[in-house]
Amino acid sequence: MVLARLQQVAAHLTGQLVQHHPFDPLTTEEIAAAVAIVRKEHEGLFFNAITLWEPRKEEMLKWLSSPKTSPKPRRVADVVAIGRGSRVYDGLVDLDDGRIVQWELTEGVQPLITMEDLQVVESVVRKDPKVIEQCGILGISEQDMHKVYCDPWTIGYDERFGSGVRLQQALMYYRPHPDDSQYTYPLDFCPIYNSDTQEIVHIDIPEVRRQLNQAPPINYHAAAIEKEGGYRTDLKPINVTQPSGVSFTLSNRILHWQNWTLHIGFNYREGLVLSNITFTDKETVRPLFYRLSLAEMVVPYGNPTHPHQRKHAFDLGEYGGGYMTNSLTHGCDCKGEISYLDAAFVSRSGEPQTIKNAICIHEEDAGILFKHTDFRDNSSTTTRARKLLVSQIFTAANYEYCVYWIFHQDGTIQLEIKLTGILNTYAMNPGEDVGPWGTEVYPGVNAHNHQHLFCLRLDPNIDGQANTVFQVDAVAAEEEVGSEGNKYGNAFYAKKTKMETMSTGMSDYEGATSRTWDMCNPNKLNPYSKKPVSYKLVSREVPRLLPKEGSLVWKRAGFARHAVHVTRYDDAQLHPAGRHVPQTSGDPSQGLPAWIAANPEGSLDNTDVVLWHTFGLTHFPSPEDYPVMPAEPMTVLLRPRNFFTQNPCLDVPPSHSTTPSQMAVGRGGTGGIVSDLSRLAFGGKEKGGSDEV
Ligand SMILES: *[C@@H]1O[C@H](CO)[C@@H](O)[C@H](O)[C@H]1NC(C)=O
Ligand SMILES: *[C@@H]1O[C@H](CO)[C@@H](O)[C@H](O)[C@H]1NC(C)=O
Ligand SMILES: *[C@@H]1O[C@H](CO)[C@@H](O)[C@H](O)[C@H]1NC(C)=O
Ligand SMILES: *[C@@H]1O[C@H](CO)[C@@H](O)[C@H](O)[C@H]1NC(C)=O
Ligand SMILES: [Cu+2]
Repeated sequence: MVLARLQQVAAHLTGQLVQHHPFDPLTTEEIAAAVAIVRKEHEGLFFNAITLWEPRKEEMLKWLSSPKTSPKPRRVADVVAIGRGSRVYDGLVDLDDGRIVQWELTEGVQPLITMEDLQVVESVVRKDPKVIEQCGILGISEQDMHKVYCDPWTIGYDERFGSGVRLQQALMYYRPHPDDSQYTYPLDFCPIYNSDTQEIVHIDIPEVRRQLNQAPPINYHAAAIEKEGGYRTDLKPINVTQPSGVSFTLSNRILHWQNWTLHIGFNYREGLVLSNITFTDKETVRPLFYRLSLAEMVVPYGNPTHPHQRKHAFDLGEYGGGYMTNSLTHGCDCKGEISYLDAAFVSRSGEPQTIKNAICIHEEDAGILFKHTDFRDNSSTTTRARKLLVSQIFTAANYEYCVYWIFHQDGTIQLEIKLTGILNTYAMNPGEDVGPWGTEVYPGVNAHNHQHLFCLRLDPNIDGQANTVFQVDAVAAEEEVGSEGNKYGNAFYAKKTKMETMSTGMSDYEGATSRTWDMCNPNKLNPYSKKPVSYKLVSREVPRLLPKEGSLVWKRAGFARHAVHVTRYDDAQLHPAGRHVPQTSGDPSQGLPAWIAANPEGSLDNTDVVLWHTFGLTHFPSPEDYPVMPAEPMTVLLRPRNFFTQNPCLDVPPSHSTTPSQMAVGRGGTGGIVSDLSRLAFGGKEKGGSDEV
């Protein structure tokens, strides 16, 4: 009894001692508290989002530099709620004081569509008499309406309906059998759904009708593969073992691995948010990035026929990369020892909800870190690399986006995104010419051309807040061949163009000049190169936004007009297509274009700046993408340049290392270093290693 009582007291005390890092996402308790505080003053609301209102940077930096004398940033919840008649409220709730500090009715906007909003549509569609009538025209009887499915999308923007009413468009499909992929059986009409009244308000019916596909199903589940002859049998297992555990530590949400330290956040919108990324260089903790996140994306489709222009999903701003994230409980395709973190959100009715194992953290072998063989005597050093991955996977209706933030021992940060899942498809008649706008990927299945454009928000903190961004191009010397300065015509150099002001601080990609962008601290030079310490943005998959200047997508997705935009830091500027994205007309453009227009002369020189990078790929579908796409990877690198005084990972134990003098005394076979780590890497079969030097 006494013991139990003591345990209770202890639990109570630790409960009180839980100290949130100011960057930690809101907990389920904090979400519940925010709901209760709002409910005390406002009735009849549904919740769209409750998330951490991140500490203002100035206040945060003050507290960090002197935690004893500066106040700790308060815990504040950023609330979006919807009242009757699609009325949208934006509010801030101070959780430390338990009170609402800001509450506004925001007119003419629609907050994002949640999973709950999406899931209602299918049942409404199946019961709607006009939809049933359309299905009848395509030969689907009323008894078969349970075989009709829809992927509800935000409507994008449709000038006939504007922004006042909360709408979705239902992309229609049919499943002959519950296990068949509906993307093989698209229906040619598109109902429009009013979220407020929960009814179908209009149906877009094409002039040329397309019949229901008659092709046999094509699927990728086990039963389907069995039918086609079964799985291949020639694969032997590859096991990953980490017999002594992992090399990272996670204390609450602060991750330490090798020389890296960072805070792992998460929100409904951007998904993963990495903050305060530092690299410990010898004894010095050097700041690199204040905050990194994928901030927005747009997927414009290229078929000009109405209503396909409406297909240009902003997956983060319109649905939320956090809300759509997978629970990785049942495997995230990561092998080895995995750590997970959960994610907490609010439901429509105000209940806190948790997605278990939303974030996966693990290490992987990464091949060669560096290697060299002396051709004279074959003495050599080979060092294996490993990497640390912080990842999440989200499902946006038909597509999956696998997001991997990868940390390397050489100081590189890599963002890898893999695209997989299923193509968005449209109906076609047998023998129909789909024109240049799509591909028949399977009989009767037309997959339209589209782009996947991601906007990365980089808040650099390269040895301090005062940074400058340069565009760097590899160019030939200006002097003519035969001139004094370039007699042989072979000269070339890295041409640097400073991003000077908000209105000029943007640039496009140029593969022919190997264009990159340097985020520099101009106040600190590398002692050897005498160049400013910097991190270089290296990104080579940077297509141009294909919707034309002045088009709907161009207006709504202002961030995608250029590969790089640089802005002055502003706490309020997190969402490059605006805070509330659904049903924005782009007149005027929200987000980046508006911020730039508001401060065109704002200097970007040697100050706190943010770099917005839009990259991605243009997808011309093909039969290999069907019925499910093999993952296509894309990579962005942030590389230290003139940041260290030498290769920063020379002290990583090598797999093998011999010197010429060891070779000379005939000890090449058994001499040198072979690390224990590498014996493991080689499955314990590496021969001849002794630890003599
Ligand atoms: C490798 O992994 C498989 C599947 O997890 C397991 O059944 C097997 O025992 C493992 N083999 C070794 C050698 O650890
Ligand atoms: C950033 O990380 C360093 C250690 O790497 C720590 O000393 C500092 O307090 C952290 N700052 C923030 C903003 O969390
Ligand atoms: C990285 O951290 C290790 C300790 O894990 C330290 O020995 C090494 O000096 C650090 N590297 C650099 C470049 O500072
Ligand atoms: C180096 O290796 C090559 C290829 O194995 C071999 O032909 C050569 O004789 C070696 N040289 C020396 C000096 O051991
Ligand atoms: Cu695609």
